[in-house]
Amino acid sequence: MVQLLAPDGTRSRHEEFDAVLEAGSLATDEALRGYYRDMVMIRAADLEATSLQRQGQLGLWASALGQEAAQIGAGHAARTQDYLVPTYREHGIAWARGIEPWRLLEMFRGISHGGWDPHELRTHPYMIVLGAQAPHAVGYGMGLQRDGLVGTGDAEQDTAVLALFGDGASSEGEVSESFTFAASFQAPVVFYTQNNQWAISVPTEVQSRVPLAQRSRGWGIPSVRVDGNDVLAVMGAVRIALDAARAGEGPRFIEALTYRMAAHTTSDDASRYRPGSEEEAWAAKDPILRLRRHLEQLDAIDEDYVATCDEEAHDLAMQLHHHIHGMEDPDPMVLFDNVYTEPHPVVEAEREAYAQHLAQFEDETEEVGR
Ligand SMILES: Cc1ncc(C[n+]2csc(CCOP(=O)(O)OP(=O)(O)O)c2C)c(N)n1
Ligand SMILES: [Mg+2]
Repeated sequence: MVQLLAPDGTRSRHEEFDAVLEAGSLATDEALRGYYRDMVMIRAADLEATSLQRQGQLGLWASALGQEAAQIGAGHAARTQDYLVPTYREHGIAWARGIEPWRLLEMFRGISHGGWDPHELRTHPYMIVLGAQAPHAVGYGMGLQRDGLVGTGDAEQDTAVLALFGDGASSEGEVSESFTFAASFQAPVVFYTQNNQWAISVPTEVQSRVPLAQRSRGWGIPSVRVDGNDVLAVMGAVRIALDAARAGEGPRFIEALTYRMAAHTTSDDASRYRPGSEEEAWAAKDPILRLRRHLEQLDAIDEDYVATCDEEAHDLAMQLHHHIHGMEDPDPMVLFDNVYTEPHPVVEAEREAYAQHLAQFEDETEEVGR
């Protein structure tokens, strides 16, 4: 397992990883402070989202607590033109791609189907179907090959795809099938698993007899396992793999070892199936604390910076709170918009049937049908 930052913040060197971090100015003091701020911001947004769910403002929330480095590192390692295909727990990826947190909350409130323009932000909508990210990513990657956007040597143009999925999802047939297609066609895809140790109540040991990273090797897909709570190891691995994919060298697989600090979702009680001692052991490996310790060792952070990040994070949480509490329910008929690019007879028939259904209640209270 590649690790550049130990839990106590101590930095070790790795020739290949350090070369790519230096080439991209990804590990300067300023960049590190930026990742620290990003992680503090998304943790605050995440905690606020959990509170909003408890207040009845969201239907559900899937927390990414503990996975901040695995997501901020991967999100910033991608280049602007790369296409990212996330799951439902990718709030740090969304942040790094410039997606405002309230857009995520809208989905978990059930009032938006997607929330952002995937083309503009080069990030696919969240997908809850486990493993579905992999075939979408490979198909997109094969399209890029056919559009002549891979291996041209033009750094501004060559494009790769980052497919994100969890340890549990890696057991889905779709992931194996995607490995086959990606390897056969040498598609420009990086498969990226955040092994957060759990698939709801099923531990990773049950998913695989070998480290997950080894699985792709039978397909001839090179792989690496990194410490997913180490933002620099994640960033180095993802940048190296995406560069190779973009250059036309085919797919790669990365396993980032991390931990889901919260329950699976707000509907889950993790104390039913995992011991508190495990949670404590992982708390000592916290990705944010680790980066802060490293910055302190570099003498690259002071109390003012930490306090400013905390204040900004608090402000973000308050903005989310007010935004969600003040949100109007949308017109129910928008459900039928944007299903297809062009009108579709089945959707139109359903739109009409639903309009008639709602019309039955028009004489009742104004609230009915909302
Ligand atoms: C195809 C499919 N089967 C089952 C589910 C129900 N489900 C949602 S999340 C989940 C566990 C996923 O675990 P993992 O892939 O490790 O991701 P994590 O939630 O830990 O981030 C399950 C079984 C689903 N969404 N899709
Ligand atoms: Mg998992």
